[in-house]
Amino acid sequence: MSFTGPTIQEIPAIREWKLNDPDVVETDIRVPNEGLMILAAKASDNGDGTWHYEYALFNQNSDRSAGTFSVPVGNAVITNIEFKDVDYHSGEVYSLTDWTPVLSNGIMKWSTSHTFGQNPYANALRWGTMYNFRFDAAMPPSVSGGSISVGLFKFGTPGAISATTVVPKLRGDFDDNAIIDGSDFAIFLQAHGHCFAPNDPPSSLDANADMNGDGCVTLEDFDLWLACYRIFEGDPQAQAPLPADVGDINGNGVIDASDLDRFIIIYLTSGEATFRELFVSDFDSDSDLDEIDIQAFVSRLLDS
Ligand SMILES: [Ca+2]
Ligand SMILES: [Ca+2]
Ligand SMILES: [Ca+2]
Ligand SMILES: [Ca+2]
Repeated sequence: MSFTGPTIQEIPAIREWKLNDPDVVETDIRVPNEGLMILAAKASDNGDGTWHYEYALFNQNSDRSAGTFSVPVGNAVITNIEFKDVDYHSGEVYSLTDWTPVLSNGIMKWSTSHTFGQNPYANALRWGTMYNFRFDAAMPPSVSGGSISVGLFKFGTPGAISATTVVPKLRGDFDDNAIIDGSDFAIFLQAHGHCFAPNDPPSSLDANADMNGDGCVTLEDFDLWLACYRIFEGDPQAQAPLPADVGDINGNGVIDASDLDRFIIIYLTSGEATFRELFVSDFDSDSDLDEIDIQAFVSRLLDS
């Protein structure tokens, strides 16, 4: 720092990253009634099917400090996990122990070695300090972003603060809205039974439905998608959800008499239904077509 030049407005160095790189997402994280932290984040394509996720967290003036940093990564394959702090100068009372990374239940979480209760001198992210967190994920970034969490070191309420920033897209979340539900299942079913030419999927179908990347969307991909859904739901036994386009048997975006014709054929000769048709006809998701489904279909038809 120069003491002889003109006085300039002090800008935290972390803001320079965003100023120099428009792809950086910068988020102010306000600790209620207390201080400010600034998060800057970026995902960059490694060009080998993985993306590098880089997070810089700067504590401008929060005395409560940060003790944990958590990023949702779903079941993306995570490699090259790193943490970078500043090493305090000799004579400092604070611990130098690096934060420990743990990947569990779809959350990549770094934590300082001790809580404030265990050791007030633990290596928390204190005022005027920036720490970096990074990993590579075999998953591109979510278009809409996602919610990271900063856990606060010193006692108080709230204990953690969430902020929206760059995170990997959730595997199986085809419409990229950070939830896995019947809308994604509808997208999967539309693609089921199709094969894609390399790098040239038909525009109407989502090639991501080919979960195992073998070029065709098959039962194997369904099992992989269902596994993603179950992780998201936190229920290892969860049944596939009702597809969002239930009743649109021919999948043309409207429910009309032509769907009714097909529904009747499926009902009378269930053996010839396609994989998708079984799900979009079964309104109560009980793997059986009966009067309940007929009634539900008719009322959906009348509503549309
Ligand atoms: Ca979704
Ligand atoms: Ca496949
Ligand atoms: Ca239709
Ligand atoms: Ca049924």
